[in-house]
Amino acid sequence: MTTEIHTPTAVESGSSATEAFRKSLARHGTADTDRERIDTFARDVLGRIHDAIRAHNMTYPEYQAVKQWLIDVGESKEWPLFLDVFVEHVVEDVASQDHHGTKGSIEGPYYLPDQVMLPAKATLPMRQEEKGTPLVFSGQVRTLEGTPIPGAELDIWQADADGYYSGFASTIPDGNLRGVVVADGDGRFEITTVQPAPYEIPKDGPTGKLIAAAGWHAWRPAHLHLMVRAPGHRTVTTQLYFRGGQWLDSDIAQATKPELVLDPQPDADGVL
Ligand code: MBD
Ligand code: FE
Repeated sequence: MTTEIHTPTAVESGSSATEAFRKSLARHGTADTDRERIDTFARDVLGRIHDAIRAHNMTYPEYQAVKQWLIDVGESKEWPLFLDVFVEHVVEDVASQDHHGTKGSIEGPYYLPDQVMLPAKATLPMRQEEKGTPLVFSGQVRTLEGTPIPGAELDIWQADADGYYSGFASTIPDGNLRGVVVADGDGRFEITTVQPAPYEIPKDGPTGKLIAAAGWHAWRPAHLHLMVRAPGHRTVTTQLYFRGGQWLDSDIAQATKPELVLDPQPDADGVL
């Protein structure tokens, strides 16, 4: 008997992420940026590329290698992955300058809308034998003044104990470890799930190849993604990390913040 072990590939997660991004554009639309702003920004970005080429004396073979790599990123549909890992944290930083309350973080490439709605005390959809340490995440959604927000929605998504996301790895059932939890009348919730593993950028795609070629590591620390919504309130998109977790201080996506690090405690049964 032979057992085939299928590891999710960059190509399957890349193309799913590009498809998810196209669908989200169709739902939310795109910025209608005026000509002056495009002129200013495009000129500035191109000027900085020119400066880098001069500063480091880029050669023709290097220029061709970059061109080939850019073509590969597009063909393997890794632009959402590459941009969210290396660029989104700055966009988030700028966008959140005048935000108060819970810190935000990047959305990343693996959000999927329209997941199953769950009551305030719920277990995320998972496989019968879902691997990983059980984790109970509870809390209360409140306004800046401390007033509870009844019925707030916590849209949660996470990697499994192998570091893969449902919807972006064909081995995992759709909707696994994803759900929209509706807080109770006091804004409270209690979500049972499993501890996610750290996430490693796929090695077989152009993003992973650049990372390896530069000698960087390809890891994000273990995290839960959260989008918290309530009518009349700004949506908070954030991530939660785990104290002592590997890669917390060297997240390749630079998306950690000290306020977002949880410190889960074992319960009476030894469950985190
Ligand atoms: C992830 O899981 C993630 O959260 C981000 C931001 C980028 C790549 C993978
Ligand atoms: Fe993630």
